[in-house]
This record gives sequence, C-alpha cells and structure tokens, in this order.
Amino acid sequence: MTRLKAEDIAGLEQELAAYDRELRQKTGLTLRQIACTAAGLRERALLEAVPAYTVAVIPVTSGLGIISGFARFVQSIIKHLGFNVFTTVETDVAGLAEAVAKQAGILFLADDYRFIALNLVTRTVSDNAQATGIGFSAALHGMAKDFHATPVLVIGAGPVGSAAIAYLRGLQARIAVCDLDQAKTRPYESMPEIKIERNLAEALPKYKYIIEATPQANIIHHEMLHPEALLAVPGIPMGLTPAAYALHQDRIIHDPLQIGVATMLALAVHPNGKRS
Ligand code: 2YC
Repeated sequence: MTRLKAEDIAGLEQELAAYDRELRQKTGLTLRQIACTAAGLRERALLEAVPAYTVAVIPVTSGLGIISGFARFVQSIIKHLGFNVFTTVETDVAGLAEAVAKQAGILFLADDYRFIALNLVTRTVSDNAQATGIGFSAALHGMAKDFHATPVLVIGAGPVGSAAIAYLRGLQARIAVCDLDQAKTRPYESMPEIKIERNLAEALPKYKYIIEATPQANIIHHEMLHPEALLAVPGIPMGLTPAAYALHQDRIIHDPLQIGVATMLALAVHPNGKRS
C-alpha cells in the first residue's frame, strides 16, 4: 500500500461538494450513491442507519506516525455522507477508549498497513483496499454503462485490483488483468471469463475501460491510451503521467481517499449488502 502524504489531501475537505458534483456529472451517481451501489445497499437503507450510528475517527501514531489532516479529511467525508462523526482527542489505545466512551458504534482507524472501519454493533470490519476496489469499479460502471459488450482492463492484481476483479465478475463484465508479478495473475488463469495480459504497453490501446490499481507512477502515457478510454484511478500515486491526466481528466475518476472511505462506511453499515 502506498502511504499518503499530507500534501496529497491538503485542502480537499473544502473541495468535497465540488468533487461530488464532478462524480455526478461523470458517472450519474453521487459519492454516496457510488458507495451504496458498490456495497450492494439501497441509499435509503444507508440514510435510515444514520440515527443508529455515531462514527469515530481515531488517529494512530504507530509506524511512520500521524499524517497531518488524514483523520480530519476522513471525518469530513463521513460527515459529507450524512453521518454524525468526530475525531478522538486521544490517539491509539486511548483514542479507542475515548471513542467507545463517547458511544461511537463505528470506528475508522489506519496504521501503515491497514485502514479499516470497525462496526462494534455488528462486529464486522470493512477494509479500505477492498472498499476502494469495489467503489472505483462502481464509479467506472456508472461512467461506462456497457460493461457487457466492452472488456475492462484491471492493471494491478493486488488488494485493490483483486477486489475490483471480484466486483466486475459479479457484474458479469468482461475482464482483462495485467500485473508484473505472474503470481498475482495466476489465480485468474483458470477463469475463462478473465483474459491475462502479459504486456501493458501492448494491452493498453486495446481497452476502452481501465482500472489502474498499481502503486507505480507514470506507467501510462497519453499515446498508450485508447482514444475513448475511460479510467478509474484509485489512490496515490496515479499511474498516468501528468500530461496523460491533463488530456483525459474529463474521462477519469481519481481521488486519494473519498470513494474508498465512503464505500468503507456503506460496507460497515451493511456488510453483507442488501441488493438495491
Ligand atoms: O494519521 C494517522 O492516523 C495515520 N496512522 C494514517 C496512516 C495511513 C497510511 N495509509 C495510507 O496512507 C493509505 C491511504 C490511501 C489509505 C490506505 N492506505
């Protein structure tokens, strides 16, 4: 997992409403609708859960420590979805105790390895990588519309990419996967509906729909892309070069945390999902 830096999220709290409008314009769905679609939950069911939960975000100092603004931005995304949320004054174990003392029912916390949402009432965990993979797949589906006729190329079969593949399989999408590490694509060799692409440069121009879920930067150059490419690019760093991003940005969904956190919350509220 690539660790965010404070500058990756600085100022985005104030941009949330504008980002929501951008998502609506590109995908036909709001941030909350993307999260609910991904989690298999009716939006009404999420809103009905608001009075049942107070959410706590707990800063964690382990490893490389606190990322300035991280907890506050996570809190602002959760608030944007309509939930009562606070960030604990205390960190780590004291923060956990404070959250429970203040009646929180769902806890968000991240160290350098995992970013999870814990639902203390249903005793379930939702994970940022899994939520990001399905959230960005749902957003691409909103933008792309015809997944059945046109295959989706998933670049990177790590925790985010493999969650995206599982979600796309659930949609009966046509899927191709590319990863430098053959061990990551081996599980898909026995799946007829999944094509394994061994060479990214050769594969890219063939695909209109792309999910870039690698920790690499600058692996996708403008001239490598299908002219009508639609891309879901979760997290930081972005696989596209700045020039490619600038040229395609009206057909790209990209953010460092928003869709992943919103989908974590929807999954935390209804982990097994109630199909809409
Ligand atoms: O401020 C804090 O509580 C820190 N312990 C947070 C560390 C988050 C580390 N993880 C990441 O930067 C990435 C994010 C995209 C979310 C998942 N991994």
